[in-house]
Amino acid sequence: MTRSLLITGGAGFIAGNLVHHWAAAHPADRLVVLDALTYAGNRATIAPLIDSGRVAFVHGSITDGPLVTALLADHGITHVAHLAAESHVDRSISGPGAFLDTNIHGTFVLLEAFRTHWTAAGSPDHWRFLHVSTDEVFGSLEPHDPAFHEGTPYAPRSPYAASKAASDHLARAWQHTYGLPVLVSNCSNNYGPYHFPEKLIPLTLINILLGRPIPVYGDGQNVRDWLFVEDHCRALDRILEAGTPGGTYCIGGCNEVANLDLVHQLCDLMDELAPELPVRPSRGLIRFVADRPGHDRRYAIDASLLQRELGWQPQVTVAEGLRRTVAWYLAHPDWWRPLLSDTYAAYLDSQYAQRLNP
Ligand code: NAD
Ligand code: TDX
Repeated sequence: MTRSLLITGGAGFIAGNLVHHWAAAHPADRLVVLDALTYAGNRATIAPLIDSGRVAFVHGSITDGPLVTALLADHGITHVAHLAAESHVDRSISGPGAFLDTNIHGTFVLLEAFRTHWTAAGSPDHWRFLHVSTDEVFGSLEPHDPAFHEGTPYAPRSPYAASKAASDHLARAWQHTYGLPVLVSNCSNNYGPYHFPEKLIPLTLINILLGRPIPVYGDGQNVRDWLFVEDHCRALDRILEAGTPGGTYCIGGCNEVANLDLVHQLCDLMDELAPELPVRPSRGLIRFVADRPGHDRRYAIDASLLQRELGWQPQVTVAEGLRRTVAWYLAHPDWWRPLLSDTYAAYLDSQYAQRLNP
């Protein structure tokens, strides 16, 4: 059956990769992207697909009820992959308002509009709404704690995590109360192409290319479970195709790495693969800076349910994924250079200055 899939936030990192994945994997499906093009949205990420007519692009906010309602009807949407969000933890600490607005209110607007649209169509069984969320809703793990799983109680600790937790609860409530065919996924840290250079991996790579300091928060021993973004996209595809409505799926890479080890790996890869660097060896750029307030110590995901029920497992090891990511940033300065505006440079400088002189 042909789907008409709306991907929210499709000019962002993960959803942009999902748009590319879906266009290649499901050529018969209609694809529509709704994106507000905030600082984190970049039309260039999916421009070839928009310009060729493969993707219909709507510029607007998920908080705009009339716009969302009209879009669902005009494009005959049957499936939604909801990824639009404010996504950066540091920004949620300095300015939480936008996180509550987009992540909580925006998700509510989208759920309500989709419910009305689905009801008007006679509540078809095969329609789906996939709400994409994060492992940060579960809080922080101690070194020997077992990994997060679908039954782990929620304990969000940053404004970002709290806003995502609230949106997860809304999504599940709309399924439970109205029978809307909603699925929720909670994923660990992603990395790969088209990642906005405020997040640790692309920030490190670009700072190395520019000869700028690499800020490592605290003691650098915080642990994240890294997943190559294409593996995440394959998981979202399986969940939309074969997941049980009302179900929750944890997605993770089984790749726990401490931040300092990760930065060392990135430095070494850049030393090996970049033809010219302002500072070599790159490890010389590492600076320990003040910690993130409330910094979660460790995340790890047990993705065995997804493996058992839907046959998904990650295909890309962290060694291979990091090498591919470094190669991608080296080959695509046309994508990341335009992002280094004065405003962005000022933001990075202020973050760095605050942390050096807290
Ligand atoms: P991102 O910041 O790279 O992209 C977010 C996109 O959403 C941007 O294109 C932005 O323009 C758009 N957007 C923001 N506010 C909007 C609004 N009001 N209306 C419409 N569009 C809006 O984010 P990302 O890192 O790709 O994350 C995507 C989703 O996946 C988020 O829901 C995030 O919580 C979740 N997630 C991310 C990770 C990760 O490691 N990055 C891990 C797990 C889950
Ligand atoms: O300059 C930095 N130095 C540093 O040490 C930055 C930006 C980060 N860090 C640390 C903080 C974290 O322990 O690196 C780790 C990764 O930081 P981020 O890239 O900001 O990611 P994180 O806070 O873990 O959140 C990410 O993964 C889960 C995404 O941004 C979220 O959207 C997702 O839900």
